[in-house]
Amino acid sequence: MGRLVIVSNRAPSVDGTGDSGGLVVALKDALSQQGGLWIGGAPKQTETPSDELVFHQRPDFDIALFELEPELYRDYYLGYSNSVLWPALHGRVDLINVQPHFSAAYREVARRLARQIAQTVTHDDVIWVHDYQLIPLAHELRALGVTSRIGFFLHIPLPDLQTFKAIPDWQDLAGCLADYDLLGLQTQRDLSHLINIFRHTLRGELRANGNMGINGREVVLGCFPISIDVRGFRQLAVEGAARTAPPPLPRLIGVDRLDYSKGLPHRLHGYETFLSQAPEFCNKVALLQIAPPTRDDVDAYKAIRSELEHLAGRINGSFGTVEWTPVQYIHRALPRDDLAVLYRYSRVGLVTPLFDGMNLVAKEYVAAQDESDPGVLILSQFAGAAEEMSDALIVNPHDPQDVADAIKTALQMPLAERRKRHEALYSHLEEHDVAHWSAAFLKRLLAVEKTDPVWLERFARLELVAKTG
Ligand code: ADQ
Repeated sequence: MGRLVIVSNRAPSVDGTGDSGGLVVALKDALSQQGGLWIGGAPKQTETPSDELVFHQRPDFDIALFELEPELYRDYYLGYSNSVLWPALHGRVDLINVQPHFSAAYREVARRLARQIAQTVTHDDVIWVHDYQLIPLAHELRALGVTSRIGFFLHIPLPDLQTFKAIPDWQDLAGCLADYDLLGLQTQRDLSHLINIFRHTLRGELRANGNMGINGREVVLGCFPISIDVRGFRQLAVEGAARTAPPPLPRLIGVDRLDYSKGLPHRLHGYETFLSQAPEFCNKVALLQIAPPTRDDVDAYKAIRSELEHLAGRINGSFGTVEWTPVQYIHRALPRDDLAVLYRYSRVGLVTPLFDGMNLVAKEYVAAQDESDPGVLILSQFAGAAEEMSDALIVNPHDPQDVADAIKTALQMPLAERRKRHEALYSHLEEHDVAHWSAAFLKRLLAVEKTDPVWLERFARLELVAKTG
């Protein structure tokens, strides 16, 4: 067998620092066993980009970096990826910002990256592409005659057909998805949307094995809910708690990138409703919201920051006292071991996105709990994680009353019920950790038959017809 080649928008660091993030931990073993290569789709920006991948060797696997002009990177990443695809795939079609050069940049990046990847991969290599920034990559690789198996995993949600159609070139995008051998999604919800999109756009036919027949070939479809290094994260929390004192008041915690999909204002509305209806809890609990900045250059992200700051200020102004601050808001990232202890010492974990592929914070919160006295997870029905984590308190984040009721229920929940719910959540997670996720995806990808050269020829003809009209 050849190498495992991972392609994602960002590559891990060349020196191994910061490897603690989920994806690197998940794939490290598979990469080092098979002499792997991780290609970072768009990290370095320079006016004179190299037209070849720039290779670096690590003891565990190799890294290859791809370079782009700053302007092209901006239109591809902040533009098409995060001002068109991210809002559309999260159902926020009102936030889509369509500019003709965004789409051209997105396709150009995939074309260039494919050319550079084609120079290094062989027929026996297995290519695993990650996420919405790189959807057209298989299409471009096939056009160059690459016959390796190519799989794709979408980390974010896939919306229903009507919402998908808000993307101006949605048909092209659906066609690009169908060029993969294996398409992995987070949830059954997303999988059913994909099937419907393929049926409608490409006359795809669902087969008895759950895969789809499209243009005379079979595209393998699967649902692979991503997870975390459950035992490792639990260990971080246990060790951290041994050297840290618990907080003075029972705490509710929220940890999210400051993104409009995460439902932060809705969460604060729910908390405000709770405080106004349960004055007996004033002075007795506090909400810690950690929300580091992200994609600050996109306008929609500036708006969410000021909305959140306004709401936190309003709640503190209305309910706070000299001794008590109801909302503590931290606008920066924290080290993972600090985060693990903060989760462990929080009575309630608030995870209330409006739409989320999975949401790893929900899993981290559960993994970090003390099983003899665990906290309670409040989880949005719109987080992918809700499909697996039905022992959390499931809420509708759009309804502040529902969130307020869940906060009260969580704070008053007897120990026996907390333990029962936590045990069910933790034992599922322990079995379905991130190693399980990557192994399941790779097993399915390796079982796919390699691309048939006859099909590639047909693909080249279709391309020619499309180009010449
Ligand atoms: P994200 O949208 O980034 O990921 P999420 O799954 O919640 O969302 O992961 C966030 C990660 O960042 C967590 O590991 C969390 O601990 C960390 N993080 C958040 N705030 C932090 C802070 N202040 N300091 C330090 N770390 C912080 C996308 C999709 C998700 C999907 C993941 C993985 O949007 O739906 O679950 O990919 O597939």
